[in-house]
Amino acid sequence: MDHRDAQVLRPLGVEAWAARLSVLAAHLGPPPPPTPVLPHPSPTSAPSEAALAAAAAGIALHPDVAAALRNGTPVVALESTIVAHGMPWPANLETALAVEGVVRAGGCVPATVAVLGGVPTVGLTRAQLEGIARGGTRVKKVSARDLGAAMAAGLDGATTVAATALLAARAGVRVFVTGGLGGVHRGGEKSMDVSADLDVLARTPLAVVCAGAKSVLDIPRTLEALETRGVPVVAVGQATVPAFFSRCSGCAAPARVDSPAEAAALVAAHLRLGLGGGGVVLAVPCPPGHEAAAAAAEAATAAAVAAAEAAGATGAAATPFILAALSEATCGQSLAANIALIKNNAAFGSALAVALGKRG
Ligand code: PSU
Ligand code: MN
Repeated sequence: MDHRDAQVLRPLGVEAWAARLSVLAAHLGPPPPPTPVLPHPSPTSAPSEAALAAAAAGIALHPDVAAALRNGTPVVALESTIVAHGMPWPANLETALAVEGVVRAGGCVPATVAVLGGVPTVGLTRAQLEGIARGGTRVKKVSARDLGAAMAAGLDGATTVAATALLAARAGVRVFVTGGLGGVHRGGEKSMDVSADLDVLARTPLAVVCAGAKSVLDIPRTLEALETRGVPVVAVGQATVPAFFSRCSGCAAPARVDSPAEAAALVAAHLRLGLGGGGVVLAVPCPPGHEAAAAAAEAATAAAVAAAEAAGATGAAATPFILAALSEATCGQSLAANIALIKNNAAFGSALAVALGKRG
């Protein structure tokens, strides 16, 4: 929240510092007891219905996010696992701030989601975001199953796509931007390592804008699992599903849109039906200049997956291990591609949120 930091910190005062200290304290010693942080009441008007529902669920909203939800300004949610576990310091903070900047430039309010001192928080201050980025892998990776435990223990947590989607939807946010979706891991047919991202999207009404499932996954099986769960995967501007670092997975996309307005029409129709309450995946291909050469990327990915197995990095540890190994093997090229694609996704996601807002 760069240029508006002064504005953001002034009304927060004590709470902002308390949140900052709680991040530090969690890294230095036993976690503090959970402190309920309710949305900051607006001096001018009553909180929106969404803000009341979020407060009832124990979710804190950044004042800018609460105001946007009240005024109908589009809000775009962002995840924090990619910040703490998906990228190294300081590229993680720089990228997170840049992505928030892209969302603002697109006419929306960014809402990065995390758990802070046990409080699920939608919209972070600059200081809170920096706390998560500096904490890195010391900040617990929090997926859907971990939310209650992190709240009860008063922990700081970096939310995955699954946990972010749940909290964002609870707060009334309809668009969420990330880099890559979790999915069926390679060998998942035996290990049953299937990201909770898929099941959560099947029951959470929002649009997730990403560059497809991570290429480190088993993409055909991930697409099958999404189909089973009734989650549409919509390719943006092409007929095939993109595969994170590469623009084409070789798998045909079940649906295609060519503009944010078309995407908004599809998302609005899907959400309006409300059948089972599920979400939509919008898959935007990586910008052309940043695409990894397919063969080289595949060789590096296979090696990174094998290294994770050899190191015993399974379960929640698998994804961060593989991404770090891949970045090392490609001399940082995969990291550069990751940064480029998430900014690109943020631009599309903001245009989608604006178009959805116009439809009401
Ligand atoms: N893609 C990235 N970096 C990441 C992730 C995805 O480029 O850090 C994270 C997302 O938060 C995603 C999570 O939700 O990995 C999936 O982890 P798992 O397979 O343990 O559910
Ligand atoms: Mn997993």
